Amino acid sequence: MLVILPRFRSSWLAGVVTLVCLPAVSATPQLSSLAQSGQSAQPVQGSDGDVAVTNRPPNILLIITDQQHADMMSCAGNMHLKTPAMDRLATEGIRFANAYVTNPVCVPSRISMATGVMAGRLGVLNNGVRAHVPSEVNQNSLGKLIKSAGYDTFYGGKVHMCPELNPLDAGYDEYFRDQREALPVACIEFLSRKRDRPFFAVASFINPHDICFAYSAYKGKSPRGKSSVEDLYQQALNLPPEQLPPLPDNFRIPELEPDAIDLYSKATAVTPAGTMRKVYDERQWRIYRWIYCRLTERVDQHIGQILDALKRAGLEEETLIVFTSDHGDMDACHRLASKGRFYEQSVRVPLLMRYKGTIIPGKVAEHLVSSGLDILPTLCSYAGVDVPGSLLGKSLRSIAEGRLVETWREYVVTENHTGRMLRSKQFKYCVYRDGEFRESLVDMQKDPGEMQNLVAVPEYRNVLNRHQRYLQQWIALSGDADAGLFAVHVDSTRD
Ligand SMILES: [Ca+2]
Repeated sequence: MLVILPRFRSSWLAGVVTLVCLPAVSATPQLSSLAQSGQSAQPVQGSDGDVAVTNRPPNILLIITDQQHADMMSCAGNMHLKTPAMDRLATEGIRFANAYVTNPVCVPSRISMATGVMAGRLGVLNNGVRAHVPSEVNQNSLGKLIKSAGYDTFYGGKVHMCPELNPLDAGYDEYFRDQREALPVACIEFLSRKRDRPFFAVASFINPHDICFAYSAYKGKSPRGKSSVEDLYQQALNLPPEQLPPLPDNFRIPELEPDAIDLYSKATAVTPAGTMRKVYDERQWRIYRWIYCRLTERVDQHIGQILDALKRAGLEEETLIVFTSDHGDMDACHRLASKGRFYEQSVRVPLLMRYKGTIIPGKVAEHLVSSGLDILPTLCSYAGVDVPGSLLGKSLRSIAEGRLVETWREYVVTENHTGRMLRSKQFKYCVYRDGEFRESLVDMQKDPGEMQNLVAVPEYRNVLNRHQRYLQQWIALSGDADAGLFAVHVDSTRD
């Protein structure tokens, strides 16, 4: 009996050259231990015609949408849209309900997902800034790490990071540019190929990002190539009110909202959130929400095409799928549109994982997750490749596979050029660089809509102090010297 011994936390290519002759009775315990470890045990034909076993890691399919907040899925309880493909992943896999981006705009969020590093430490706290990517980060980017484990690699769709992380320079064998209708076709063609090694495919869709052009449609200025949003806007104008989503429960602007929310709203932006706050009436906000739902349904259809093809190809059982988005959209909450805020709709994203037979189906995990920090170590764990010890992220694999996780992090941090957000299990604390009123503290269990700022409530003084102290810890841990310049002094005499 020819058995190829499993070598966990090493590359699959290294593992397959370790050939040992064992008695036939050894095959069963090998298979059993492989199954328990979560590795994909697959019989292969040995050179002597006998059956051998490898611990070939799973194929990995990473699907990313753009500007989709965590509640924009029917499986998350949203009654105003239908997302059967995303729901399918949630039913057949795990949904992380508290996944936060490292920064609620494209470039830094995507750089984090591609490197496992807070993009601010690479000099990127906003779009439009060039990253300084040191070689140790560049050499350990997601594509290069997975490639080093012996995978065939493909990147399709939106990139929007920095030149060093352009797919063909970042470990991907192939790069397909279209980020809309043609992307599922290219992705399906890649994953359906006959191959003798696992694949890693990234399908990075632009939508529902086109919601950014809803204001242009409202103003009668349809940007070229974005006519679908204009069409949706015209459809919505003709709908009876009962067919539009209602206003969100947290439509109102909080009384004690920090100054920075309006301070950083540019009137010249494609989505001028500050202007929309003033000029949009309730019907316009409901139309905005309706268009956002339809754009999300469109990208769900594209994802469904890929999932169907994976099933047709017989690859469902041996493919890990991770689905997320780069940030959310305010979706009319607090009379806001677009992203870049520390409100939930901007920072909390979908995060689904499916690996049939290994990941627990139908589970919802409440653990605090950082999509930008945690996805890279998670995928590397499945690929069997080590990650740099300096990374702050954690693999989600143990949680996804239902193993006992005794300790988890106490908080996650989201950053941008305006300030920092620190989310603990119960509270969210934000501090901003500018403005007279710079802080907020919200009890996320009692007030999930973030309507009441508790920062000045005496009963919460110790809670506030604890979160200010968490942020000081984070500044030291992550080397976030920038936040050290505006983070609030901690009262060391308090709890
Ligand atoms: Ca984006």
